[in-house]
Amino acid sequence: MPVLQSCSKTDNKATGGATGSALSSDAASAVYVAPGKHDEYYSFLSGGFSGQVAVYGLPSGRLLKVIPVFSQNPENGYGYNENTKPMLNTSFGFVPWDDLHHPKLSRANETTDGRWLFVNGNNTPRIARIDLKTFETVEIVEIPNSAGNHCSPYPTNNNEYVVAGTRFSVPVTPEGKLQDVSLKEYKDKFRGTISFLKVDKDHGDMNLDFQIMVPGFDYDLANGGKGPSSDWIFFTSYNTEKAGTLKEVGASQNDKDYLLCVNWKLAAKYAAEGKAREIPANYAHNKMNHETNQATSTMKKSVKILLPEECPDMLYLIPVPKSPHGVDIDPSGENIVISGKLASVIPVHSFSKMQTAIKNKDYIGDINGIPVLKYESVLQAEVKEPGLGPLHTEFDGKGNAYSSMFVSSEVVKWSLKDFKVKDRIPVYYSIGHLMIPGGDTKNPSSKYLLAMNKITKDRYLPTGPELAQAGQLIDISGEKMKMLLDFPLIGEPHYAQAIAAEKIAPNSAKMYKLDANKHPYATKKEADTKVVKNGNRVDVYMTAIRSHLTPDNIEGIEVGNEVYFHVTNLEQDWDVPHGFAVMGAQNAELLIMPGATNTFKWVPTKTGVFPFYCTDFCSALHQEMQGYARVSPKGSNVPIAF
Ligand code: K7E
Repeated sequence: MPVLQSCSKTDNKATGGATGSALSSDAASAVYVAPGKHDEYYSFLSGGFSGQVAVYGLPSGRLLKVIPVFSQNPENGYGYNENTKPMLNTSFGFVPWDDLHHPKLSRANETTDGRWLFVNGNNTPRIARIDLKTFETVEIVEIPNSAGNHCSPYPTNNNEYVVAGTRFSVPVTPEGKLQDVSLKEYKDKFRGTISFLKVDKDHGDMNLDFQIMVPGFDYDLANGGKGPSSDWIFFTSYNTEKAGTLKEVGASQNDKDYLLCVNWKLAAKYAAEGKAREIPANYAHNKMNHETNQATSTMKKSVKILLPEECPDMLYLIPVPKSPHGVDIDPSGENIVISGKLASVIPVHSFSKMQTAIKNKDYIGDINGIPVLKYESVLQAEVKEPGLGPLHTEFDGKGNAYSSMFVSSEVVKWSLKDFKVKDRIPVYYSIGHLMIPGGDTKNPSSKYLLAMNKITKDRYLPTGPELAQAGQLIDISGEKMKMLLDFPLIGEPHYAQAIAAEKIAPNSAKMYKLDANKHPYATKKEADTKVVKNGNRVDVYMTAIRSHLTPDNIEGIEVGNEVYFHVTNLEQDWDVPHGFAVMGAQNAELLIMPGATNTFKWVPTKTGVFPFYCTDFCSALHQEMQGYARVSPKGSNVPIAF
């Protein structure tokens, strides 16, 4: 690999001045994917406050797709059309926005398998699953007894569970959630929860199996163990003093917060043995059915919850420097890395020392009956002078860790052998998460690292007060990191995942089979198209094929009717969707995949003749794919004609 020059140390400041790595043309060739060629990796970037997931090819940084999850998407009608609206249903009603932070790929044998992508909605607590055959959101489960679903979602190593933790503690008691509670009662009544969604091995369907009630801290981030620590998942927490001080240690611990260590295997065993109590809880479980292309939303009424005092050995606390952020476990499963935003060192805890401390009951006290281990007795090492503001850490397959430094705007490489810093590279600017393909698994790649930066400033042509956030691809294959590429991102990416293209590409769906289309209003041939009026409701059974919509002239609709256009795309060819839109309709368009049926609801508010047309340029006669709907006054009884 040719040597690149990295930028000088003096550039290592988030000043907004014109800076940059000095790059040779080697960087260009390292990321160049020739026309017609494919990228080596799929990467899935969280969209943050856009509520979406963006799919980029790496190393090129080419945007391949935007997948709407928690947001309505005018581009394909997700959340606007009748098929997908139920996906955004919650116990609060229809909530078509969220703050999506963390994508995690499904796993098999401690490695990503490319089947599904799990993501969290922070604001109205939800976990979603994207099917990587179709790149569509197929399931959303609301998380009850939660608020600010930030430390989520974490699939266990063989996809047994997807685990979600609450950021804000909530007033939940062993009897259920309280509604109207004085905030003065925080200490007594507020608790955190950790939720375990069981994942169906074959189909990926998630079911909220049980929750664990945990002390009323604020839980920030988590990650699961690997190898020897596979049965465990670790959560960072802050504001821990709100929940009460340590019984025996008291105020001396106030410079520390806690890492909550959860033995999820044991918790699952307790739950299976019936130790969990069932409490009332209201939450939505929404699923997309691929055969009918229709989502359904079911409201659930209760959840099972485990109380720590009834479940010994399930939870332990480890003190960590105040206000920790990320917790990341190295590929060996032994080193637990805590990134404390304000800490001057990066503490690394040892899983084996933790096991010894538990065996020897080497505790310094307890919180709500949960034993607190001694910081020193579980500490493996402290990484000294890592930089300022460590947030997150990922790993390569060669014994190195890479930490993002928000304040000093750099990626710092350090060794898991001697815990010493080996290299650092400035990033532009204020990095949040970083990601190495497989960097959170047992088998990381050691080629690329993606930095996701919060502030862009002078890196791109100015676009007013707001600039797209900046992704930077870094070559980590050699001893020294090398900057390769800047590219703009969507929304505010927090975390990302990436996987070798061959784990996904061969399984990607090319169309829906028209034969298998079980949509109740599917029209499989043009001869079957019709318009049916029943009271105030009009159902239009429409087909779309290059280059016409059938029927294309419709009469008999009246102002205030509920008109449903069920449009079936008769094409059986890859990448030939058709679109559908009506003048003045309150929705976005439909974008109908080959072989599928989508439904568009229109309630005309005035009389007139309303054109409709296909919105997705599909053939030389695309402009001819159009028609008219006549809307007559209410009660005029113009007969249905088409
Ligand atoms: Cu650090 Cu939400 Cu993962 Cu943002 S969190 S950076």
